[in-house]
Order: sequence, then C-alpha cells, then structure tokens
Amino acid sequence: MAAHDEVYYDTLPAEAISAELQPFIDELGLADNCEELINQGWTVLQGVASAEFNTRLRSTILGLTSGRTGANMLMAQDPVFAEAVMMPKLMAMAEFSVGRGFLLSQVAASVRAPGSPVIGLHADHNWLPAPFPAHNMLLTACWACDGFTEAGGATLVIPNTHTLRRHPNAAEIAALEGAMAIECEPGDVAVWDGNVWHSNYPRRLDGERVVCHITYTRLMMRQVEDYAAHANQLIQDYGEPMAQLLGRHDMLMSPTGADYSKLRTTFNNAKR
Ligand SMILES: O=C(O)CCC(=O)C(=O)O
Repeated sequence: MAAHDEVYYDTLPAEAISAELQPFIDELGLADNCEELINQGWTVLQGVASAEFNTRLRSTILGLTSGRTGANMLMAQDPVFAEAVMMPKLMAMAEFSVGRGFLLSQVAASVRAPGSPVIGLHADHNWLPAPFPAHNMLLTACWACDGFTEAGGATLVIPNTHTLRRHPNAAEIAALEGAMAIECEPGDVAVWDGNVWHSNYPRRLDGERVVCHITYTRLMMRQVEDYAAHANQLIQDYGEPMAQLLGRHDMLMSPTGADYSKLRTTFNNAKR
C-alpha cells in the first residue's frame, strides 16, 4: 500500500483491516478468511492460482528436491517461487496479519513420502519469547500442491491454542489433545498465525505430499532466509512487490545506515 504524508499516532488493533487494505480484501473475497484467522488462528485460501500454476509449482519442487525431503532458499532457484509469494491473495492476507510493509521470511518446500516423520507440535513464533504479543509476527502459508487429508499427512492444529500466546510444553506436545486435520483441496493454501499449535499427521497414503512453505513476517523481525545476494536481480525482475518483500520499502538495514527518507513510512507501516 502507498506511503502516507501524515503521521499515525494510533496502532490498528490486530483484528482490524486498514481502510487502504479493505478494498483489496473485498475484491479478493477474503473477509471470511481474515475473520477465521483471527478467531481460530488458521484459515484455508482457495483460488490463489490456477491449476496449471499449482502443477508447475509441484513439479518444480520435485525437480529441485530430487529425492530429498525438502529445500530452502527457493526464491533464488526458480521464478515460480517469486510468482507464488506475490500472489495477490497471499499478499493481502500477509498485510492483514503481519502488517503493512511486511517482509518475506522464507520460501521452503517439503516432500513427504509414506512413513515420513511428523514435524512435532509447535507454534511458529518459535524465536519469540512468551507471552506472544497481541499482534501476529509470522504468517505461514502452506501451499498444499496435493491437498490435505488426515490420511495423506495433513497439517494438524489444536483449536483455541492461538489464544494461549505461549509455546506448548513437553506434555502437551506428546498428548496432542484436541488435534484436528486442516483438510483442503490441491492448490489451496493453508494459512496460520504464529500462535496456533500445529504439527502434521503421518502420511498413510502412497505417493508424496508436496508443499511449498511461505512465511511472511512483520517488518521489525529478522527473516529466516537472506536474499541479499539475489535482491537486486529479483527486484529488477519483479518490481515493487518484491522490493517490499525484501525490505527495500523501509529504513532498516540500508547499505548507507538507517535511511531516514523512509522513516515516516516505516513507522506508519508498523502501526497498520
Ligand atoms: O508440513 C506441515 O504440514 C506443517 C508445516 C509446519 O509446521 C510449518 O510450516 O510450520
């Protein structure tokens, strides 16, 4: 969204949609998803991209992983990942959840064959101390190339844990009490906040579950992946949305020190 000349003194509540973002949320039909993300800590986005795009994403992941169980730094490896992270529905949900001027934190993939180990119960606010803040810091978008079913090794969530604002303890991790599967169709994107406790089910079906894991983060957080060496090329190729995702719209970590020409925009964005 555009920079503003005025100074913001208020901070929008975590559940509020800014006046500037609202038209995009309406146009993209995401109002219910925003509500679900706030009320239950996760939501499933449909119609994020075409079936052809989903097929290309899946086959690119399988090509790059070639027998391994996963890969990282994917935006430096194939254009399909830059296209994925900039999909309008994902960008709009990210701005809603982790604020204007949000950054890309990670683009990874996982390939789970029958019998592959479960990831273990956790909250994605893993590098934040508890209690977690009122505003979400990390938004994870799991692009379910093959869809999710419990037998297929879907992500599992424990309802209401997003309200606890803390990490699960060892007994809770072992018990998985109240867990349920996030089920969705191939090409849907399961999205959750940094608070909700989640893991995944063992895969009991033949074939592989291929997922692209995209994480967006608030502008004041450190990212998981460092695209500095690739940033100029990615921004030249993809323009403004990519510049924001790689931190060029804010004043932080500028090669010349703090870039004060972006100070007001940065401080305003942090409140939206
Ligand atoms: O692969 C899954 O189903 C869950 C992934 C996960 O826990 C994560 O991306 O934080």
